[in-house]
Amino acid sequence: MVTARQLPGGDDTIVALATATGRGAIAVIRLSGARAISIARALGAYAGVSDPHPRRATRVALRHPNGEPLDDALITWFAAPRSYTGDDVVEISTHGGHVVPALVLAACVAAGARPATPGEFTRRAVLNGRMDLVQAEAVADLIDARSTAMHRQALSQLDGGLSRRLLALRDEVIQLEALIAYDIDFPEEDDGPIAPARIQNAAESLRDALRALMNTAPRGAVLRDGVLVVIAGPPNAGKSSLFNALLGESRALVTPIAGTTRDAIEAVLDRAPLPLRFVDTAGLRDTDDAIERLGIEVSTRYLGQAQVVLACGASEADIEATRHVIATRTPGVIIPVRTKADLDASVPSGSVQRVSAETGQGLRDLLEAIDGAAASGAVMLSTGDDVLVTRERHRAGLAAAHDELTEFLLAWESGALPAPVAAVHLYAAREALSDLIGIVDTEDVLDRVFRDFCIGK
Ligand SMILES: Nc1nc2c(ncn2[C@@H]2O[C@H](COP(=O)(O)OP(=O)(O)OP(=O)(O)O)[C@@H](O)[C@H]2O)c(=O)[nH]1
Ligand SMILES: [Mg+2]
Repeated sequence: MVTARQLPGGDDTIVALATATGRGAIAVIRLSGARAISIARALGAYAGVSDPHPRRATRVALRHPNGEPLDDALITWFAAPRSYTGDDVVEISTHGGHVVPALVLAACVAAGARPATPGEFTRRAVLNGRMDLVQAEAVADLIDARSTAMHRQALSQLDGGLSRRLLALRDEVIQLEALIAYDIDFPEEDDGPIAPARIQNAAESLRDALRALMNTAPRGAVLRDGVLVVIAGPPNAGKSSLFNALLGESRALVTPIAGTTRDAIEAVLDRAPLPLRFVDTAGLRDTDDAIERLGIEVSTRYLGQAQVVLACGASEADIEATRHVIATRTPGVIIPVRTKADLDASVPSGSVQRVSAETGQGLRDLLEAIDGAAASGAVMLSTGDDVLVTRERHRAGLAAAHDELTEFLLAWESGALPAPVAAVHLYAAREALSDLIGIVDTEDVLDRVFRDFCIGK
């Protein structure tokens, strides 16, 4: 296995600001590498202490190596290999803001550290075996999470939920390879070669398990991006006003002029059980205005992907017209919405949600109806399984492994290929899963053969 140190620049001690830039109480500057401690000392830390305690915050009067005072800070050393990256890590908590962190960062560089490239700390963690690739992605997902649902998913992935599942699947491939290796090497054994049906059954159930995990991708995508809720209706229906009211902030432009919204505007609302991704669209109508026409084409494209559509109108006739227009353009659940309800004195009719962006009337009920529609759609996506894949990389890796298993089964069932040739597909399936998890190891099959088959006995 390649270690961090064998890569170009892998010996460097890297430094970066770990917290967001700008005004804030505290900033954390992180150093990682063999020289982390000596750089910390060059900045005034651990003066007169020959043997600093790891994992203990120590107060330090930070100064530049040239002697210039920088800050009154806290410093903590995480000794290798028990650190985030697996190398020596030093974290310096300074006062926040624009100047102090920049000066401390510059001082670290002056003392011999190199500015880290994006993701380099986590990359080192992967190369040093502190986490696998899937967990590294979970770190990014946790930081980027825009909803509590995605946050929960990222935490579980960071905890190794998906990694364990992928490792178990990879183990099953190895088990199959071992069965075939045994079959090839010992066809004349007393108890005979492995029954072909046993191998076929195992391969089929493995292929099905790969497919099941692969099929969690649509649900993963919904967790990541939110349920797509498109607000559709004629110009001036109050769609942008509704969009703003649902989000509780003024995101979209609102004017009394029909045709105000030209481009789709998106925003995510963190709701349970699923985040909602609202899209405000251009009003649906025939128009000669080229730009507005483009906007309407965008609306149509969104409608084609929508999971929920709010069919808006300021009158029953408008709502009906909207429903009529979108019915053939969307696979989503359609919720009829009567906008500007504050202006309407007529008796409410059955299933139509009546809302007013002006007074806030009906907004809560509408949100609950959307949650319900989103969940009913999501139930169809649900697998009753907590572990799911959220990235195209995961889906593609599983698809590759799945296709290799299919190829293997074809060859195995027909008996057209000799076993060692058919087994090449298993090898490829294992590689696809290894790439997914980020492991490179060739000893696994041999280990398994020896352990399960007691060949030396
Ligand atoms: N009284 C009242 N007026 C509203 C309400 N919602 C929107 N309006 C008014 O209706 C007009 C159009 O609102 P928009 O939200 O821009 O309508 P739109 O559907 O986005 O229009 P386009 O982008 O042109 O398609 C504006 O003058 C709003 O102030 C409401 O709930 N009550
Ligand atoms: Mg608008």
